Amino acid sequence: MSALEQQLEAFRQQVTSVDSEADLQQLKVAFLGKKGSVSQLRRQMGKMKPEERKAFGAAFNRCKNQIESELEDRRKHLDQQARLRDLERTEDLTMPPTRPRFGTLHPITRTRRELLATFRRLGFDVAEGPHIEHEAYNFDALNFQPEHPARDEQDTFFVRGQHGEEGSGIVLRTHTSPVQIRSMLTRQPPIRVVAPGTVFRRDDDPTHSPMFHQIEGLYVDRDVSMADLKATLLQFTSAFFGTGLDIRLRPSFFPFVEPGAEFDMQCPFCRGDGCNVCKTTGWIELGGSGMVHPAVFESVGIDPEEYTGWAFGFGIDRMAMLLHGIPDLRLMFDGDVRFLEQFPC
Ligand code: FA5
Repeated sequence: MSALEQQLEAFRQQVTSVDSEADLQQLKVAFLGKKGSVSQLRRQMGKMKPEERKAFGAAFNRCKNQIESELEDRRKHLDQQARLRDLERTEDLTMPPTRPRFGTLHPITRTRRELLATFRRLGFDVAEGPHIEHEAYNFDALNFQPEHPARDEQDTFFVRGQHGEEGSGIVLRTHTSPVQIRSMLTRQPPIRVVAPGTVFRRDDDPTHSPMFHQIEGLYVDRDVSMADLKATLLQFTSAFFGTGLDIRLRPSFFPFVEPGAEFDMQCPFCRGDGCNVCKTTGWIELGGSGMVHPAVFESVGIDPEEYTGWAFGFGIDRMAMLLHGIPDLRLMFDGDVRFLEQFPC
């Protein structure tokens, strides 16, 4: 009897530390299996007197039942622990999945990419220049006289110095035209490039921002004429806005071109009839253009007797405003998601 009690005690000591179904099964085999330590005790019954055997048999069955019942209790306990662990998981597997939020391209990025694709198809290379530029490239080489008002601190952000004070200063480029100079210094004619980029001026109102974007075009070769300029601009506006819209050149002054011209396009909204986008004029101003000034060619070492060229430059932001009917330029740079979400890719 005491042997049965010892076995029960030994079992109890072990069962509380079992923490898996497999270990529980092993423990059962160790005590109640054919060769288990409790089952072995049964053999003693053969040597017992009948009344002893009866009492031992009853004690044996109690011990076996007790072990089986405690094994079952432990199994239930392990099941419950596993369920509790599941409940502690933070994910709710019954919830529908949330859709990831995708960003979209900024309207200016999209417009710039579309402009570049159009000019690439017309045979132009893409050129780039730095935002922080030598005053020499931004103004001097482009034939701006030392006292030109654009050099004034009221129009230009100076990073270091100012012309006339400490020699040539460093500025935030005020237009993409210095890329004309960089391209002519590093390439040989024929040169056919467009240069998109960010530019900076001390401007701030609904149609002027202190940071905005321009795209420059430059073509230098023998016998390049104003007619080539007009034809290219017309090809560009037709490819970008669709055919049937006329363009016009109006005389204008930029120090680096001669003759210089503003170029306008028939309003794509009213097709020339007059509407509130074009302020009833039927025309939209796109930018400046003209034939490269001989003084500019001289500043980059290209012989103006041998080569001629044209250049143009216009605002990408204004183009995006036009394409999407955006009333205030500054909306583009506020980073307000409610505005940006309106331009899905
Ligand atoms: C120029 O910047 C000349 N570099 C363009 C040029 C290139 C002329 C090559 C001749 C040959 P302008 O200052 O007019 O020109 O600016 C060109 C365009 O930039 C304007 O038509 C306008 O669309 C845009 N722009 C000018 N200032 C701002 C501003 N503060 N905010 C947004 N767009 C502007």
